[in-house]
Amino acid sequence: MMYDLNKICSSLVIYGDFISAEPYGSGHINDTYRVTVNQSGTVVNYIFQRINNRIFKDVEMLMDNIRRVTEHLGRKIAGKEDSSRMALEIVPARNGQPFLIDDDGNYWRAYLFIEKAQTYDVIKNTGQAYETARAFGRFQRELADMSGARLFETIPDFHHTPKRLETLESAIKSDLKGRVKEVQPEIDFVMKRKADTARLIELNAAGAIPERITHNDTKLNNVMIDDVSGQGICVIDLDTVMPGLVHYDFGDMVRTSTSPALEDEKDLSKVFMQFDMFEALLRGYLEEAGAFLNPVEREYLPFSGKLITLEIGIRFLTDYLSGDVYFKISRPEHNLDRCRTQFKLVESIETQLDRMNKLLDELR
Ligand code: ADP
Ligand code: GN1
Ligand code: MG
Repeated sequence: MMYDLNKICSSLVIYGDFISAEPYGSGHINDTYRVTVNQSGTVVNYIFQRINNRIFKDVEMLMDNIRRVTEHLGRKIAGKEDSSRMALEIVPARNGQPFLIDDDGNYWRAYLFIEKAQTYDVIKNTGQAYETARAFGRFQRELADMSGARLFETIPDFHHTPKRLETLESAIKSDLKGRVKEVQPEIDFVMKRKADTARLIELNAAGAIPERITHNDTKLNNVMIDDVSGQGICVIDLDTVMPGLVHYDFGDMVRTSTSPALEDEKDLSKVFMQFDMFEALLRGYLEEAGAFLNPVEREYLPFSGKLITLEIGIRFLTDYLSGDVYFKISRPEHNLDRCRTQFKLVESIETQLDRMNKLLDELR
């Protein structure tokens, strides 16, 4: 083990004896561990995370966001049955802080471990899509009345698609790794769709769609699905909860919960949008969030699936051209494979967009 998790454990408000720790989950940014502790004879698990402070420049402000968000959600569910499995709960350090810095300057946080629930990297059935959308829709609704200052932007312009495109254009110009020659079809794919990238940003600037508190990373594997009920019980991975447009959340659900293939699938024939999954997402999301959306926000939900999938594809391509400095990779062309699945999915969404919009009209 690279880190002394036993020592970190003893600096947190965790009672009992450290037993073991193992790497956990499949996130691309932080390092996650499941840590097991013996508490007076009962084995108890925790989640420990080393926060990527190369990407998140101000961990103190990030953790202040998460503390505010989890406390707000916690107040809403206080007293309900199973409330400690319905919102993340930070385990503080013994000095009272919601995180700690180890001797090597690594930032750590811990959460109660949500037992008897799983995350999924690939959608299994429409029930999961419906439950995922309900969980993220409810999350937005519950945060709508959070008081206090505007949440800190943990990564500025995180979903500013035109700026993501500009970053790709500079990566193409620099061509640091000499990879541009391999990816001309992918570059052409993006450039053909340049006009789409500014649409939501422009609608927001024009006052047609409002800023709200959004999650901004609504991957399927950022919601815990209960083993018994199949319900989406808890939204996790709160690093990017900050001001945003509802489309960032709905779009990323379409990106991650409609295709039957993994994000890094090499066989592109397996990557496409399953309409029934989209339908389940839309129904679930509208059930929880429909009441607060304005008509323009609602109208752009189907389009957001295409835009956010294109945007994340642009980010994977940029990282490939820049030498894989952002997303964790486990093979040389990993980011390029990920980019290709995104673009294949964009094409599939494009061919179904009319039908998606029609469904939205029918649900009125
Ligand atoms: P990343 O930012 O790297 O994606 P996440 O916060 O999403 O990290 O955590 C990675 C994985 O760890 C999740 O997909 C989930 O399976 C698991 N996980 C995270 N938090 C908890 C928790 N509180 N209880 C149980 N499992 C968790
Ligand atoms: C990253 O941390 P994780 O794996 O949930 C990324 C998201 C991307 C996603 C692509 C902070 O999410 O924006 O959409 O990978 N998170 C950050 O799978 O950049
Ligand atoms: Mg995650």
